[in-house]
Amino acid sequence: MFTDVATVKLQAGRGGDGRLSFRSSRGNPKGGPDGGDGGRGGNIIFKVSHNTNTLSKYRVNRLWNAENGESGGTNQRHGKNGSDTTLVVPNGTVILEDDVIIADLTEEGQEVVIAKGGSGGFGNAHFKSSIRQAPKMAELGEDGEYKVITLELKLIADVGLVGLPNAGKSTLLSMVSNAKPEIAGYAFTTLSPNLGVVDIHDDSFLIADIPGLIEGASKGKGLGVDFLRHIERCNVLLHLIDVNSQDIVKDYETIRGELKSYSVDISDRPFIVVLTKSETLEDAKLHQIRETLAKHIGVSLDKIHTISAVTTMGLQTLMQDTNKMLMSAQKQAAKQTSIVKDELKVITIDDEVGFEVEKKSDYYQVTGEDIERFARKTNLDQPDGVRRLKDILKKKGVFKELCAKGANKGDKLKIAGKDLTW
Ligand SMILES: Nc1nc2c(ncn2[C@@H]2O[C@H](COP(=O)(O)OP(=O)(O)OP(=O)(O)O)[C@@H](O)[C@H]2O)c(=O)[nH]1
Ligand SMILES: [Mg+2]
Repeated sequence: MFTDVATVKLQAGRGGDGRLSFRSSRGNPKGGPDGGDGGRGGNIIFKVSHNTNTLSKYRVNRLWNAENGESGGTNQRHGKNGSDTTLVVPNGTVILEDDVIIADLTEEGQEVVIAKGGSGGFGNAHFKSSIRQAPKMAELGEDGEYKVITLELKLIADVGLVGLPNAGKSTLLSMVSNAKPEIAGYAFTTLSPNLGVVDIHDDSFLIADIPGLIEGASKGKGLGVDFLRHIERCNVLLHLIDVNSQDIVKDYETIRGELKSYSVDISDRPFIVVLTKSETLEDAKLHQIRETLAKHIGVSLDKIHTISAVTTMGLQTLMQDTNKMLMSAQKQAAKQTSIVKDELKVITIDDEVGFEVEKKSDYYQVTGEDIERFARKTNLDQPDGVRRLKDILKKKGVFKELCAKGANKGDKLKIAGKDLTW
């Protein structure tokens, strides 16, 4: 089964704890602090590789971890960093968190860190200073990021084939490319997208064949909407219509309507209308159909292609015209991206991190990214650690704010789930 959406949980590695230890040697049983820092927790990285073309393994395995960092050692030995976990995905994978796109992977080899490993805690050797010769505290490692993300695969093909079921899309793909899709004389033969490479002169392009669309496809009818996302990124569309259809104009409008109603309007893409199975009709009848359709669309007759997979008539001309249209569409797209890039402004976010104090029933809740981070790293069993945390709270102005909120020394505080007495 072809999978194009998967939701997974990521748990990056926890940072290793810093070590609390003092050097002891025969001559000097009470040496200085020598506890090393903890290692960083492993990151979870996503990487594009052409060796994979589905997201199926992320359906089966929904939880991915990275290794924890090791604790610091004596003799100032740094704990080993946790190794990163690299998850391979196909080109065209979009990563979303809470319905917001956080990464859009479109290049072979591209890598992004999605869940960051926690940093390691400092060992007590780190806290030695002229006034503090024997710090009896070491930091705890930080938790790695935990994320629930959705992966969505949008194939990146240059050209997309659209049409009603049975129009001859897979047959065309099999005739002009290296792909070997399933073909049959009934609707919905194709259940998942097929990709094929078309070689033309010194050029080549990628063509995607998707399951047939029906009226309401953009609203999820038939196999519809799941597959429309695959053609969202095509620069050119080939719209195939069976010449034996009872109502060619209606067939044409049905598909155009679905392309328009899809969440991203894909009806503005350059497209070529292609009448298929042309050998099944007499020339006069074929000519009449082409004329009707050209008039309806408002294009000249030569813009309506006719092909036959049986006699191969029209296939080469169609591929040549597709390639031409593709080249000019790509030039246009390149122009647009450079305009967008020029317009982009660099926004820098002021990194001053605030905090908040809130009175609860019998304690005061202190929140704030920076402060919570320090609290998480503090081992409350170590009096020196608690002292340091209090120093930080004082410096940041938390105590002042506590006074303003009516708190007194000795009152209970809660920071990042940890209990502390002021
Ligand atoms: N006579 C004739 N039959 C054709 C031609 N092209 C395709 N067919 C037949 O039309 C039927 C449908 O072809 P497919 O290529 O499977 O159609 P499709 O558009 O991919 O269909 P779905 O995957 O169901 O959307 C098959 O029986 C093909 O053999 C052609 O040029 N001439
Ligand atoms: Mg098909």
